[in-house]
Amino acid sequence: MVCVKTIEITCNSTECLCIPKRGHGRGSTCYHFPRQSPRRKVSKTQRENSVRDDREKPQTAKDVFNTSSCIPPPYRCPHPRMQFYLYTRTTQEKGELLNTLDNDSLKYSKFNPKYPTKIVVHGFGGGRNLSPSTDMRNAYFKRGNYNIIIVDYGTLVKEPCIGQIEWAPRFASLCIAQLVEYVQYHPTKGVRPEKIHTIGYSVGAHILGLVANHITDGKLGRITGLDPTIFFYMGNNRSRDLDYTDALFVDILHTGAGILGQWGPNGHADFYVNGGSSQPGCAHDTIFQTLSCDHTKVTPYFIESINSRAGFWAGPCPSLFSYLIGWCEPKDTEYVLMGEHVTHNARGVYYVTTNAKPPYARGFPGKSRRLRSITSYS
Ligand SMILES: [Ca+2]
Repeated sequence: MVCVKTIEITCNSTECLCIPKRGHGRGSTCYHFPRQSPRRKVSKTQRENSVRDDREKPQTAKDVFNTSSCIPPPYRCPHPRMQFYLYTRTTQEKGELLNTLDNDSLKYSKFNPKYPTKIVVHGFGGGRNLSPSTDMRNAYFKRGNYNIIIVDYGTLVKEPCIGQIEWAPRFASLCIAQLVEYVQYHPTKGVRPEKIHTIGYSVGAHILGLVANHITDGKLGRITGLDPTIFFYMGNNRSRDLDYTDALFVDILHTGAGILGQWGPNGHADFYVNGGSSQPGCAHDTIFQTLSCDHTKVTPYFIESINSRAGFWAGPCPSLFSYLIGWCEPKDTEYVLMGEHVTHNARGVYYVTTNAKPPYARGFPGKSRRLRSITSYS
């Protein structure tokens, strides 16, 4: 059994995390994380309230700040509550837990380096046994053989923890980078990062953008960002956000852009579904439900794209305004498929219209696109 040591060092002013390099001889790469915000003085009443509300879902920003959802120490990878589960066609029902410190873990798993490898990172409140992780796996295994690794931090972070909102995704990205290197340098089942397709939903998309900062040898093959969340929008600072430099091909689907999702464009190809900010069938009683629906609708679209016969054909258009008033009439050859089967040559901004209910894909617009553009949602 070959083991890799992890070292944790606590400095005076910062938390340092050091991970030994693999495949580059000896040495470690260390990262610095600011300490958490200093503890505030808490009055007796606040303390009592805190105990009483401990198990309740935070209701205000102030409560979220004090949430128990924050990542607990030790701050080192692998973190005991950030787990990597491997699913293959023969282990669809029960994933295999991977231990990135033990090469035997991958060696004796069902992982097959000949099959495409997908790493899936969900958003806050997700988990390996919850939709969309389960639906996505079902769709892939209906299609063929894959190694699907679900990054499960569902027991770690239930909702955004404001105190660590900038720090926590960086920490998560470091552990995922360790997973990528574990697979990359595995002695018998190694797979290069260029061969790996990573898929991140909401904050998961943001986390995958940060993984790129830690990969020292090679580059991720593809990152698919499913409505990257707006909380981490870092403007022009590429190293702190998902952008087209983070993988050989970065495709991003936008469904709740401008509200819960980033507006973009950030990738090689950005797809704005039904205009990108509001989705048909998402009118709910409360504004939050509606916005949340727009944001989460992106995963059913992507999952359907895995096996869709009709396909989500998207056309290029220079602006949303032009798209909305029907001024964009791309040539047939300019259309590309959105989702799983997108061509890696796709570049720029694309728009696609869907149905309000499954099947969402409307197929190739072709010569009938004028007719389709005036047809109401079916
Ligand atoms: Ca980046």
